[in-house]
Amino acid sequence: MPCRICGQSTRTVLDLGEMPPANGLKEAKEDPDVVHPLVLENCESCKNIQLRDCLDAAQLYRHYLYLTPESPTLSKHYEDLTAHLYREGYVSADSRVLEIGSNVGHFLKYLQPGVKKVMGIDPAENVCRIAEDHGVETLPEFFGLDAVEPVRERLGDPSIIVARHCCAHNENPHSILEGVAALLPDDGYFVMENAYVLDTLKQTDFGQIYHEHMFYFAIQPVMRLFEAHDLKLIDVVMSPIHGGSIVFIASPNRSADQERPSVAHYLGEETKALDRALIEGFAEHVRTIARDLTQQVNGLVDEGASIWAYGATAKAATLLNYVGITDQLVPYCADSTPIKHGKFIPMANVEIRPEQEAFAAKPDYFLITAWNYKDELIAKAKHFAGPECRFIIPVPEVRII
Ligand code: DWN
Repeated sequence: MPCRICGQSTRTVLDLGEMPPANGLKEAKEDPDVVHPLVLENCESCKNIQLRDCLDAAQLYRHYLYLTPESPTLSKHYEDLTAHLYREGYVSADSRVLEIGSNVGHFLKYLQPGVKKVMGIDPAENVCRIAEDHGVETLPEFFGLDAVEPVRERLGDPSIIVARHCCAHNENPHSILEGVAALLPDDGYFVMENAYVLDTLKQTDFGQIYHEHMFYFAIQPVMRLFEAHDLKLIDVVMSPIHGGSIVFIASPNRSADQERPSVAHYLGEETKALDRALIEGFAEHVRTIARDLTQQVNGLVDEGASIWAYGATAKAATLLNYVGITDQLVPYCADSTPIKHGKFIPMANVEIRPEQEAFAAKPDYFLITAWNYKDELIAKAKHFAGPECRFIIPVPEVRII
């Protein structure tokens, strides 16, 4: 498949086999599993990493089961990001803020008190209704050129457009960027946050690979993507959220004094680090984790231990299914999201239950399948289920706490 950023040829990095869509939770264990190839490929020309086979976005996102959780880790991230946006002058009391892929509106809720107006746009109709109930006006649509006028009618001209963890979720990110370029005034800003590929590779965070993540963004291909729409990358912020994320800030204003030193700094680091050895080492390490985790979990179950997964994440589907852990070894997964309860992680057939039920069951081990929230999940489980609880952490290497 040619690179969907620059059009050059790509090579396969890792083939995870046939996998179900990660958020395609099943109503019943007996429901058939629908699977599609999950193959990661790399363009050595622009350094883009992408999925070879992309699923239809409407199929993935029109009804969506991922609702942004309540989490101190996430709240801290919102505070840090908001503080940066104000400090650097990207947001002020006069700002009109559009968020693309705004989910239940948590981030906009943060910004709402300090700016003129906020508005979200998200393709999942069920999620938009929740956001509206929270007081965040949200248009139930995909963002692109077609959405420009409907947004303008409701919000006016946005001075800043935010897109957190959604631009890599689309086979053709150019379609989003076209809409951004059409809507943003010359003195406006575009803020795009994604899992950062260097962190994904260095942490062997292969749970990030699932059909929703069609790109694994690095600075170099993103600069090309922005340039194609006359946007200039002017700032880069790194964050530990979701196992290591990057925030790209771009502007149509191309004057040289806009660019912060962060761009050259992180671009320099990335250029040195993102090479074939890192990518091939990652693929090798994924196989090591799969082997170690299967051995560890099988060994514990053979000794009579009970294990629940914790966090019915999209990453859980990739981890469990690639490693080959099913309900035979791990029958249940604890999760705080009510609409996931009673459903089953596809293929692995692990049933999702409320957290309090897990704490009452007091399993011997929790397999932490939301390792991006590891510290707060461990603290919660110890508090409610008892200090003797033990935890299996799958990445960056398998270990027991
Ligand atoms: O990019 C994406 C990221 C940002 O969010 C999407 N494609 C889908 C989703 O991925 P994920 O499912 O891997 O996301 P999270 O945020 O790691 O999911 C956390 C899960 O853990 C949620 O289902 C809620 C649950 N949870 C919990 O049960 N107790 C979370 C916390 C903080 C808790 O205390």
